[in-house]
Amino acid sequence: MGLRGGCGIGGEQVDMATSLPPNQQLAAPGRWPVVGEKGPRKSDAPWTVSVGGLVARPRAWSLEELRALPWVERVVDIHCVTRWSKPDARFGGIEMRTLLDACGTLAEARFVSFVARSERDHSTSLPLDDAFRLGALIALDYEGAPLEEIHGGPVRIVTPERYFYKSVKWLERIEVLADDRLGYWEREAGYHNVADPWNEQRYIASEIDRVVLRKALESRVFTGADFRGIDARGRDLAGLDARGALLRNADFREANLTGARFDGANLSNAHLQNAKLGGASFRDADVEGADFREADLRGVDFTGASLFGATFVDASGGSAARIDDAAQLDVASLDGLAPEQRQWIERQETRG
Ligand SMILES: Nc1nc2c(c(=O)[nH]1)N[C@H]1C(S)=C(S)[C@@H](COP(=O)(O)O)O[C@H]1N2
Ligand SMILES: [Mo]
Repeated sequence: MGLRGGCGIGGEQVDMATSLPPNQQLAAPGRWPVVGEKGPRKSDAPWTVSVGGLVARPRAWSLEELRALPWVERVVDIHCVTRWSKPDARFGGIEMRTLLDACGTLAEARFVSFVARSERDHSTSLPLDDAFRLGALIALDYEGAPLEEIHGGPVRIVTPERYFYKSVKWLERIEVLADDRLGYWEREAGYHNVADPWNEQRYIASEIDRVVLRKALESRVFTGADFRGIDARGRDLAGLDARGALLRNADFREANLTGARFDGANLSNAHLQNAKLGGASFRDADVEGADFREADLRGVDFTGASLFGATFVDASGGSAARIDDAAQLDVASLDGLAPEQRQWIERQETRG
């Protein structure tokens, strides 16, 4: 974990203030959530990692050949864009640089794209300079053992100091490019292409047609709309129908959302602090990383919702949401909460 602002003075042990990037929370100790695709594309072909594009000598390496290259171990803090962080993850593998040097990167090369052996040919990209400077790692091991398949085994990219979507699982191909090629999440979901967690580069704002938005706000019908990052702060949207809407990073602070329907909607990283959500329904919604501090959640329905990294209370216990017995929550979904969030929910449950 990046230790910032703590040091020993005069031989005394001073509490080392460990710090996280803005608006991140620690995942429960020992827990490593799975995000995105759950496995590689089925194939009988032996696994290889190839390097192509703007290189003098394209080639492929088998896993055995990779393991024979100069090995490095690196301790990395994982920061997921949905606000959980997992410090001190130890990965073992090969520097990306080792492969590129072996292939001879051409002078025009500026970007690198990592492509997965997965159903959607998932990919992500980095400026070549960043990939070198940050020490992008072709990881085969985690904590001294082969990386589990669900976390990208047999081989994934690990890019330190970037949100974890810059770390592609099931790496099959590295393409060296003159011009950038947006990755899957960057293209499909508006994830920020730089992804520096210390600068909170999570999303780029989507372009929303003003007329469409005004009509939607007046009629309180958002069904299926793409309103990522909208500013609905303080609005009266009681009874809103937002089923299936894309509302990542939307700002609903202080809004009246009494009885609103968000079933199947995507509200990851939405800001719902102080919102009135009494009787609102979030069935099967994605509320990963959403912030519900001081919100009124009485009678809310979170059945089937994904709650990874959601916030209900300050780490200090202040600014808590309001919840009651009528609220519906799957016990399994509590697994994705940071420990203090989970404890807070459990305390509310046992209270009455
Ligand atoms: N092939 C592939 N790689 C991927 C993804 C994916 O869906 N497919 N998701 C990305 C995202 S958004 C994250 S946060 C991390 C999650 O890695 P984990 O499941 O090991 O925690 O993988 C990244 N790499
Ligand atoms: Mo992610």
